[in-house]
Amino acid sequence: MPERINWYPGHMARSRRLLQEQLRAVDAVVELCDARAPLATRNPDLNQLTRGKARLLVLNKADLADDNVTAAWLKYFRAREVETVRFNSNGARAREILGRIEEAVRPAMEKAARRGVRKTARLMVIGIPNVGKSTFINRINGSPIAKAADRPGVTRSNQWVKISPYLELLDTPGMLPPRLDDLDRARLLAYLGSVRDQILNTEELAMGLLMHLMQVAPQAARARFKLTQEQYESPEELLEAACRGRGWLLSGGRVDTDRASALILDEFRGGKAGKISLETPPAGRPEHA
Ligand SMILES: Nc1nc2c(ncn2[C@@H]2O[C@H](COP(=O)(O)OP(=O)(O)O)[C@@H](O)[C@H]2O)c(=O)[nH]1
Ligand SMILES: [Mg+2]
Repeated sequence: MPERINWYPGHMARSRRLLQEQLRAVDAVVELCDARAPLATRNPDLNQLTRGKARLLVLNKADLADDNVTAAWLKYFRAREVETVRFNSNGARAREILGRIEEAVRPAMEKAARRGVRKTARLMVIGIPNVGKSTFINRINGSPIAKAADRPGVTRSNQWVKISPYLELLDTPGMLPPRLDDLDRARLLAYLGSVRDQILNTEELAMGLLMHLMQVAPQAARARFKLTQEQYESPEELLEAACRGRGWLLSGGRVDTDRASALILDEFRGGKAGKISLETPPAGRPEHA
């Protein structure tokens, strides 16, 4: 798998410049990551790019993550003085998060107010692809606005949407490509579907995911993929067991690993295997982060 991952520093530099320009227009940023793998789905460059701006980190897709692990992540980020909140952009109500956004921007707004400037905070939603930015923007706006901006080739001037008396939203999400320089990180992103499948071998990916699930959520993995053995010697054996367990077989009883691999990835990504987190917070005290 390592040699198959494409890594384009040039692409990253262009995205950075674009994002830098967009950021100039806003006072605050809402950064989205995937609650199932918050570190892998954050671009570390964002920290530096958003320095000095009011910020809220949203652990999005929390409906797909293990609630206990998400609670541990909230603690982890809050211990590092990052305002953090969990959210489900597909299901939760906007007002569950609007209050948190207003709280996060208030200190910056008050500071500005003391200088006699600007009473409305302008914010932008940022994050790597697929963490749910468009869904989030539409959710907090209450009606679809972000879709048009997603259409390739459509250039739009900055559009501001008033979402509360003190808050305006730039309806174009800011995007940085995910960092794929670290293989473990790249793998997690691939399991989540955040990088295109074509650059990775589906079967290897499914085997890797099964191995990973046996580490982080063995009960759920066993139940979903009908795995009965206590242990499996190899990724191949694990995939084969899932094929037999789920009846993914070809004529003559041969295992259909192609079909199995696609389905295993689909089912995990769709949350069918349960609420599973792929990353847990690293141990250690905040000052050693
Ligand atoms: N279950 C769940 N799915 C979500 C959530 N937010 C977004 N999605 C789904 O994730 C996929 C990517 O969302 P999208 O908004 O296009 O991501 P973007 O690339 O960051 O703009 C879509 O299929 C959404 O329906 C969430 O909070 N929970
Ligand atoms: Mg989008």
